Amino acid sequence: MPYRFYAAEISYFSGKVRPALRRKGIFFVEHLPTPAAYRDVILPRTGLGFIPIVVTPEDETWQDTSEILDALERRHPEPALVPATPVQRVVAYLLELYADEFLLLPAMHYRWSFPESERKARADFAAATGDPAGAIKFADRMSGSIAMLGVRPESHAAIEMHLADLLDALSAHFAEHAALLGARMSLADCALLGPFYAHLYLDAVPGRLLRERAPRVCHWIERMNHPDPTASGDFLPDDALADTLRPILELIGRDAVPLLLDTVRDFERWADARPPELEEPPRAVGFHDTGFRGARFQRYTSPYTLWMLQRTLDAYRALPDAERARVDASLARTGCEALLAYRPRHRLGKRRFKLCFEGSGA
Ligand SMILES: N[C@@H](CCC(=O)N[C@@H](CS)C(=O)NCC(=O)O)C(=O)O
Repeated sequence: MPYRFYAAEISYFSGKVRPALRRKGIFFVEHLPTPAAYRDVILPRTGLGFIPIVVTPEDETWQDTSEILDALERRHPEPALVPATPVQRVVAYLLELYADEFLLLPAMHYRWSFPESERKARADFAAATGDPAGAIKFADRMSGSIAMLGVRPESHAAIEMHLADLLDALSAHFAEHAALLGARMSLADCALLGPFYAHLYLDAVPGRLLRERAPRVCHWIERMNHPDPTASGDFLPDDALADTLRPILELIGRDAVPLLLDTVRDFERWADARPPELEEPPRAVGFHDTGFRGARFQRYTSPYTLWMLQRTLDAYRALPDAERARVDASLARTGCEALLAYRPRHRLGKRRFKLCFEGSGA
């Protein structure tokens, strides 16, 4: 029996899981997110309207790409996507956090702020669901949500500068390495492929930008999305990070880390004062001020950012002191060390696919 993967080509988070399924050589069938799929499978199984989901051959349901990738890694350990060594492992989770939580800004900006991109995305939604009326509603909701995410006229220039710098840094990296952590696909490549494949490569306006400014990034997208099943490359030896990865980590440290910490701090302030009987935080708990590259703007405060940060912190804190010191040395002065130094006061878990409080973070 195959795994069933409910997903869409132009869906950010579907783009994160598909390369892992392919790289691991897993027998799966992809199902489109039609109204019937939502009604009969996705909603009854998860209580949520999110894709992707995975239904296993044993009829289990997996939702949330981070948990899906963890589960795939446990069941199909080879080839491993999460490095076993401390520096590469923590960096893989850090890049996942950045891809899932920060790259949403350029991905949503380039899809919804440009009429040409928006027209194509709307047509793509209708084609992927077979439901033109539902696609219009979904597209209206997505395009209407970008301001909450922080994609506003005040932030457009900063977002575009960030993506241009990222494309240049990735181009330099992929001139020397096939993947982010060496010659082998990792969790980090999968996570970046969400925004890079499903949005920036497939959407009209950023697709042109990528092909003109960053052809090597396009080649990496193709390589990761259609992995060579006989590929034998490995992560860099001795738990090393490529010299060309450092400018990427510095870019993350400079722009993304302060924004993500602003979100988490605001959520923790809200959580400090929440009613004690409240077990599940809502999807958003108000707005906070943040910014980067001189832009200041408001964004909604998503509890989910803390849950994602916990993944990186858990990987980091599980290390023995000597290995943690090696991570510290590798990330020193990138700006990313501020993230690793953060100590949450609250801890979130999952219950029936929903976030819930799990006590203190310490
Ligand atoms: N954290 C979730 C996010 C999933 C997600 O946001 N999926 C999008 C499509 S890429 C979706 O279904 N959105 C529907 C909505 O926001 O209502 C994951 O990693 O799976």
